[in-house]
Amino acid sequence: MTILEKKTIFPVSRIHNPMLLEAWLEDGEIKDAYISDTLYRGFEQILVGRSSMDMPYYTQRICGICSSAHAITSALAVEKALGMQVPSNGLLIRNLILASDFIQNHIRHLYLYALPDYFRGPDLAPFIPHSESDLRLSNQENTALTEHYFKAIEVARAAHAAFAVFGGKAPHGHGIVPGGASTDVDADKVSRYRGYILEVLSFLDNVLLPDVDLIIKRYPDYVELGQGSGNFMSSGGFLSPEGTGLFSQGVVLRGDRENFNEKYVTEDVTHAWYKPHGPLHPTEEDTVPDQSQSKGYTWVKSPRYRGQAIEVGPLARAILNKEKVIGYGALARIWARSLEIKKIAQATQIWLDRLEPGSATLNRKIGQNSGVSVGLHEAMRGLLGHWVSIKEGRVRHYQIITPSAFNFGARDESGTRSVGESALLGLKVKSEDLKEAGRIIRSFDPCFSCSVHIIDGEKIRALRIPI
Ligand code: NFE
Repeated sequence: MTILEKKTIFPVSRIHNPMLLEAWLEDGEIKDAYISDTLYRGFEQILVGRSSMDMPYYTQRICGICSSAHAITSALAVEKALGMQVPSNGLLIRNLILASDFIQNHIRHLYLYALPDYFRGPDLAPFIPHSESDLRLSNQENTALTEHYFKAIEVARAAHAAFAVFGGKAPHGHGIVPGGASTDVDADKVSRYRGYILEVLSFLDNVLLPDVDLIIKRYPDYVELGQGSGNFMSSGGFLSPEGTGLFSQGVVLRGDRENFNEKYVTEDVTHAWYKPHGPLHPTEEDTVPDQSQSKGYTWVKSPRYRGQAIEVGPLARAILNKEKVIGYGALARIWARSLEIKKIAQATQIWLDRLEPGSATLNRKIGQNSGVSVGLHEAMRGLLGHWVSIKEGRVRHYQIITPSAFNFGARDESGTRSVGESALLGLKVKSEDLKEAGRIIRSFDPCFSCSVHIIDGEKIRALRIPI
């Protein structure tokens, strides 16, 4: 019998919140992998009983890097449940807030999280200690990327400033509410927002996109290393007032494209730290934390679409939008994410032109005060769903499935691995710190604060957190 060598990395750094990687190797090749979120936190239970109109404000607090994605998704869920109509201005402002949040997220992910896997910074914090293995850039290229790393922080800040133009502040803005946007439109806001995005566009053309091309040139093997399940999904998003989306909606399952239907979304918790249950639609779930359950190894549940593990995120969006992709591995994801920044930044210019100063941005009229619904919108990392049941204006039940849960959930009832776990299989590892695996994991831009959002008031104090 082959004896596999176990290597554990904790925490996997340069992602959002604590991730543990347990890799099982044979002759330097990953044969199996478990990815665990060790942080227990959450939101769904604390939403119960609260005013449905407050959902964008509460749910944004799930995360600081994708806050407006939760805001817009929860607003959509509540609007659908209560029969609310959003005026055109409100819709456009929400797109602008979310767009600027996508831009800051993608720029930060690339420079602060992903690129340090490929270039060697100076002998200073935050670049030390260095991971010395498999560095392929010249000294001159390393110096240029170090300069761009710091420049990227300024440009991402400009994107956050654009967010604050219509959102009041960033993150956790005040602009997105059920019924539209809470602020009005005037020429000053339009021109300030435009100015920030023009700064972003110049950075993209002159710095970011050439940097990504350089990395791909030096590391061509990573264009295909780290492929996921081969299944892709997008809920669509950034709707125009006419109802067309900048992102298309759809699913690619085993090579065939089909329409997306949220009825096929399920979660099971056979291998997560909850009272076990098989696949259930989010409206049927009643999640009970249980860290004593013997098969559990993570707090992230196992979302599936038609029972399949499915990749979500910028690469999936590019595929479903029928845009060019350069492959299906780690750097193909990073390439797709980089081009997406430009696509979104350019779209903001059209949305700004369409705003009508003086016209309504908000319509709080409701058709009914009870209802059951789902809000779906693409977040930075992929498909985000908020399932809500409202009774007399108050939340009765709330379930959230995030993109990082789709990409990095526990293996499911039938033992099928998540996209993120299966992307590591067969990977040859030479470095002590499993840098090769880190490159692949980070290409998904995982966020583990979004992935676990359950809270259980009293019991949380008694829970034993491992590690
Ligand atoms: Ni905390 Fe989020 C995004 C959501 S998680 S970052 O994008 O939802 O995957």
